[in-house]
Amino acid sequence: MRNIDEAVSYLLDMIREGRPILVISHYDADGLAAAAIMVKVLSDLEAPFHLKIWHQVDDIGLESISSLEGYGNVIFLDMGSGCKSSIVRKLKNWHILIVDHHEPEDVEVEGDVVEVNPHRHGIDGGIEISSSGLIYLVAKRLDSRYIRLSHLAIVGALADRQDKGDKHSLIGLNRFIVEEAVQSGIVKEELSLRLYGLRSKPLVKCLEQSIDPYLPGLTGNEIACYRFLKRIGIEPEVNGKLRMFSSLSKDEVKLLVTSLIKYLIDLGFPSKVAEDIIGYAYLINITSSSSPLHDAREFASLVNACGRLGKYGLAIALCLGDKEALEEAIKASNEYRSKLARYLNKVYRGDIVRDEGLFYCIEGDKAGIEEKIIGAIASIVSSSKLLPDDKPVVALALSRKGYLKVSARRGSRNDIDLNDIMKKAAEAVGGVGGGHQAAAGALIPAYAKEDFIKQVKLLMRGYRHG
Ligand SMILES: [Mn+2]
Repeated sequence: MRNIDEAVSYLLDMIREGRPILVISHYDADGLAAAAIMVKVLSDLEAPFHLKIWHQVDDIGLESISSLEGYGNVIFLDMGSGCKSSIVRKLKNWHILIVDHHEPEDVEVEGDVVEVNPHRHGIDGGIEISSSGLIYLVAKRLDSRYIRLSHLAIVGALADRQDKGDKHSLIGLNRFIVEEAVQSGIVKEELSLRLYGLRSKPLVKCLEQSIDPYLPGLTGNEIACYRFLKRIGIEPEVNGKLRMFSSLSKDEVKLLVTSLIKYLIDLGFPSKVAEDIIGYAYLINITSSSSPLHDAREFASLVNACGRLGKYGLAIALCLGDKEALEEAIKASNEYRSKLARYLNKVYRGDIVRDEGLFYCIEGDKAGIEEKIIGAIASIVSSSKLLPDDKPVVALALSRKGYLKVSARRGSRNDIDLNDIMKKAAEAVGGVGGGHQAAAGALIPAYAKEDFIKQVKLLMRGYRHG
């Protein structure tokens, strides 16, 4: 909290100083939700600002802003902690605020900089708090009325898959934010079926668009979903209109839940995985109960789709409640989800999967999977047990000409450090790599693909033998 107070007074100093503030945030949904909170606060305070959305902080970007005239205040959101020293070095004479939940650089940095980072206080930024959550705490400290933005903190946490508590609940500092939001009536926490769009779309569509959990044979196949409902004795439509989940009777809901669990168990999923279709939903009371923005996970998914498609302005507008943004965001999201479903079906059928013994290699490059989507594929494959056995997943995608993008997730193999493996394997073949222990990536020359896979295998073997 002292760290938050420090950020608040630093921010107020920036505003008082008068020069416009440059806000730089990450293009993923947490970064965009964080940016929306910041934009709201700065507009309310009538502080001049300019927002930029970046993929990463690098020297080229830093140089481009250091040469800007008239600026001198910068706020980094959802990035910056990992390269604080180069930020301070490149932006001499700037006032710098960093609000980030990624692993910070392990060095002491002197300069005109304030950093809010949970890792520096023994809080795990990976699962306990998002950047949206951090900037929300700053905003609320500034003015307690910003509790009305608490849903955006929850959207950011869910977007970053921080729902790692029992039955997909939020934990740590996120829990604290949820409890306050619930108390003030902004959010409701409810155990329910974890299907996408449960309250906003016809039931058939919810099954068809379910990506996490992945429902083999149903995901991405509308006709199969329709038949599934008929078969278990639930009428998918009435008077030519597809039914919503909310129209089901209590008995029908029970029937749907048990049938889905049985369906997954019959396909060979362990019962624990099958029961995973039940989990906590975070419902936002300030939106209508049939709006796609009512369920915070669906909200997060819409913001994510906008970000993946480069529609940053749309994402911010959506977060700030712009009605017109919603329709366009839904279109973007549908496009994104059907693409994901198509690729996941290829993985499930084994079309593009190579069992390398110690890990699965997903050859997305063979199916033309683009680099922007490969991280999501790797995450879903590893979290939804789409492949048998729980092995790390190393997924490949096409990148710019002559290069492959690699996205790796370790699943439940807690003993493996993927940051280390991706870094070493990529460097061995003339590429670059790194990230977190549990999730990392690389960029390698396409011709070195087989060599890279061999390097990863060697390095993983090292872990197996201690
Ligand atoms: Mn984040």
